[in-house]
Amino acid sequence: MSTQSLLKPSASITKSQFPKDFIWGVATSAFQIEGAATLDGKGPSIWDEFCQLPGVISDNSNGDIACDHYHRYENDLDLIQSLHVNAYRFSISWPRVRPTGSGEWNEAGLAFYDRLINGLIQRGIKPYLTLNHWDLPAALQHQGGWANRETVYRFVEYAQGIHARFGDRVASIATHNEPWVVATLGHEQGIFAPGIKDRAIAAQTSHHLLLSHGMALRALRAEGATCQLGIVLNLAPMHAATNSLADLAKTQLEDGKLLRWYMDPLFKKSYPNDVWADLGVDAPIVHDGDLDIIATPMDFLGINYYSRTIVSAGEPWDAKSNGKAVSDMGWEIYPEGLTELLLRVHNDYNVPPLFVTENGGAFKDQINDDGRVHDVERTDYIERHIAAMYAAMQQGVKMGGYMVWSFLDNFEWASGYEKRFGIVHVNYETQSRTLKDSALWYQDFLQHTTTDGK
Ligand code: GCO
Repeated sequence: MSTQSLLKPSASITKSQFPKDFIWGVATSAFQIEGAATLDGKGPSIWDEFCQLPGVISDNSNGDIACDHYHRYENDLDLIQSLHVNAYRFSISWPRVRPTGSGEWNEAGLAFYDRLINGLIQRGIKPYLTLNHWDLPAALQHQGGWANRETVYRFVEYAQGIHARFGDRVASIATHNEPWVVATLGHEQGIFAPGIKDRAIAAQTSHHLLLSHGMALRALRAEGATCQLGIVLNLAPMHAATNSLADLAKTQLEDGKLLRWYMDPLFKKSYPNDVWADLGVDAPIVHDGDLDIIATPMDFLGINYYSRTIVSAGEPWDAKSNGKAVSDMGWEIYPEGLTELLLRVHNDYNVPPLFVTENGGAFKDQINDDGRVHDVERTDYIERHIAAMYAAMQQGVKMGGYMVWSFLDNFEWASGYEKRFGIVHVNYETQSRTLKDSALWYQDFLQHTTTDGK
């Protein structure tokens, strides 16, 4: 079979349909790829500590080496450039640059990000920086972590330090990645670091994450920030499994917990009443003025989209056993949910330009005898989601860009290295990288704007 026929699911969407200045990127995060966990003065993060607990990571792995990106970044930057993207979304490891989260900064850690950012700029790729992709300095956790209001002030200092050093070289700074995940998976369900199972702590955590976002934005604006400032949320449409009153009521509440709990304070200066009431005594302590700070205007809103959620008041609804196409995470493949979600956010809130800051899928990849990875499902996933985003744009949604999750296979949190999200395959024994067919498709999509060569 020819390369083209393997790569091409269906000729539908082309880059030329998008605005000329549209941002096309790939995304990663520090803990998932860097490795060098104790090198050059880096302090431990909550994920370094969490990985040491028995049974929490399905393959008992950790981030000590990961993709060894800390040493291989030059080669990785060349690969990113070869994709013809114009942006790269990455995160800074807070404990690499300020090992205990307060006190001394670590010059060797900062110098790594100098090399990374300069390397991107030299290759004509815009740096999209995220401050907090979950790897809080462990020392701050030992003082109460995100549930302690003091951590908010440490985060603002961190944001200011990073902005002072890199602000004039990056295109964008996002404060947090997916505060819902930090609060709910990390502090209520306890399946992610720091492994706490306490709903009140989770609620307080979510409030402090939002507050630190708003305070950091105000501090950076006061310093004359010229890069685009915003936050990244994981959002999904919620659909009821049946029309029963119980399913419909639960769907409404789950939508509140995932979407409105974050979007309402960011854009409407309030927490949603139904979720607040559901929390009862577990509702967070909110000081006078906090909600004004949280609603500080942003330049962009990042949305990470993977799937919809189907909500049942009974047994959890399982996509696969209900006959739906799923990824290797068991998540339903549902591109139309992206159109629905973007329209909903656009219609319900007064939002700045939206970015899809993550979108992609884990699939069971194999290197074939021909040395390639024929990830037809991932290619199809990405193309259909780009088309779904385009459908929202045609209905009036202002989009600034799209980024594939992920550039590389990497440490997938509690799933360790068992789930592969990359469009570039990583052999963890040799650290060799192989562009999967999905990467070749993306490269082709970005390089050739139309099939007739225009
Ligand atoms: C996310 C994370 C990624 C995950 C991805 C797949 O923001 O959830 O940014 O770190 O790897 O979402 O689960």
